[in-house]
Amino acid sequence: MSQQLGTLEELPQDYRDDMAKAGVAPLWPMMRNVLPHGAPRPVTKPGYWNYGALRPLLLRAGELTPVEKAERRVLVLSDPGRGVGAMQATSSIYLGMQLLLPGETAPAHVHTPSAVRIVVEGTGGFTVVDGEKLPMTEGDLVLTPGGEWHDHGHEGTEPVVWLDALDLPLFVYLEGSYATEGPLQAQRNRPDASQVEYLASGLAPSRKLGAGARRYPMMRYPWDRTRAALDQLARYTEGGVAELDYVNPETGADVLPTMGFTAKRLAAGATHRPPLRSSSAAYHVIAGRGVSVVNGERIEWGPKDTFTAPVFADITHHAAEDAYLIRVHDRPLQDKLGYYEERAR
Ligand code: 1HN
Repeated sequence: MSQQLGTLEELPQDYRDDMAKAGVAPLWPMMRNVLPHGAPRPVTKPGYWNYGALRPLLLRAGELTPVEKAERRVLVLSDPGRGVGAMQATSSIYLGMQLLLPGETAPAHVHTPSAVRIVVEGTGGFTVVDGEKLPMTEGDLVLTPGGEWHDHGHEGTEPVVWLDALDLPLFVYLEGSYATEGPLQAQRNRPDASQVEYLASGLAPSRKLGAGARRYPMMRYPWDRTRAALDQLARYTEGGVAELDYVNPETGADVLPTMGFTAKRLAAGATHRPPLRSSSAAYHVIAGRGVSVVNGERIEWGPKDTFTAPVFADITHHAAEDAYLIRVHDRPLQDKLGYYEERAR
């Protein structure tokens, strides 16, 4: 066992006053706060957001606040461990539900954090990233990497809602978060790369010698293909759990520098106990119902709901129906920092 460390109270008041005056503080009373033994002590608590409860609030925002007054009309999903108003859902992941009404435009900007959209409802919405028009249909995963211009539009007749996931908390922590505004982008007159260059997994466009691929070659992952891939994988996978990583089709690497995404299928009746992971996670339910127990908290989820798990969470998923979830995690960042870890249970 380690030694009990000294406390602030044990030190004479005059010494404490002199330290404060000199702008210093003793490390040892604070040591275990910043360096706990054995595993981190997360501030983040498991969160759960029922879409049925969020939807009317979001539509009300549509009546109360025109998009011109909002830039992005979003309700932020705040980590219960940090309280309402917290601009993060886990240590590194920001989540928000965004509403765009028919005919509206969310202006073009570019910023340092990266974003991903998971489309929750509605048709006719689109995002333009670097001149490429990305249609948004339910379940699609659409990338807006840091440093890429993006704006949103809506050609349909019903409200469009999507879940934004950003690595914003990191950029805020680094004091590196900022945006630049610009005019709406001209759109290239062709379908997005998922429909043109990367129609089939395992095939990529041939290029002249020396002509490299774009850093983000494919920015839309259509849900119908993802679902078909999961269904086929599930047919040949035991235990009722199939999971696919979203990858860069040129390199096989994570799609963004800090955030990773998986699509997960749980067959009706299946129970899944993933290892304890050093990454935090957010789960968005595309279809199906089930229950997840996260650090002892029971979360009953259904279509379009969202829930979160802190780092090293003890998680058990159980599907009541065939269920499809998208998991957002921060393993790519932790890999780069050299400390991503999984612990068997
Ligand atoms: C942002 O740029 C979007 O482009 C959504 O739709 C949410 C939250 C914080 C900072 C930038 C968007 C955002 C955001």
